[in-house]
Amino acid sequence: MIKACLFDLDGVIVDTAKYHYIAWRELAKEMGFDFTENDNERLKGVSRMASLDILLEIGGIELNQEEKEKLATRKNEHYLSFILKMEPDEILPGARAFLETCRENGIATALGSASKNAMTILNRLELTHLFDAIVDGNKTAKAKPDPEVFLKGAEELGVEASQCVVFEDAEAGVEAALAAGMKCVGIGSPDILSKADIVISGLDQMDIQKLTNLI
Ligand code: B16
Ligand code: MG
Repeated sequence: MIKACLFDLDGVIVDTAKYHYIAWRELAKEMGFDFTENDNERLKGVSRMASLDILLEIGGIELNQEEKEKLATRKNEHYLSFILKMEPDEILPGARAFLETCRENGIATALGSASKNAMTILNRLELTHLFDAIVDGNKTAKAKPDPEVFLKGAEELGVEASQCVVFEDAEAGVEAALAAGMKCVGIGSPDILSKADIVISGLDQMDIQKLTNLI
């Protein structure tokens, strides 16, 4: 029996990657190098400071901790200027409907995201009330592929890992779900997410039957 669904945020509920990209690219430009959309793929599901390390590696730039923190803060301010303008119509197709379906079927829901801005985003999208537990980058010490974020989510819901299904768009997130002993539905490309139990293009392709068939 599946008792809980755990959702990643960026790439599953909403496409915030495009705003991360604009903000990181701006920083790269200021430092004198380009940051392509292809480079941005490497930042999906990765924490803010780890993302900055990847950006600096691409630019061949070395900075001390204090300088890095200043840059990360500046990037986040820029990113927030987009997030704070988001509207509920930016929710990815099927995401709200599937969260509601979980509710109607007595399946608990949790967010499991690396983002420290997750609460701000869920509030903007008017989705906060559809989650029974929210585990974000402020509550976790270990980044995906470590299973911490999903194990904490299951713990907050009081559900066994074996009765949880995770929805993830990043390879590291799929690995985190499997390491937690949970089933995983990949959202995106079957080539990249080949370790997931099934891969779909979006939550609009999900229903209770497919969920039940996972166990
Ligand atoms: P923040 P997810 C992740 O969200 C993003 O995919 C990743 O690109 C970002 O660096 C990370 O959140 C941290 O975000 O700067 O807002 O704390 O996919 O785990 O929901
Ligand atoms: Mg993601």
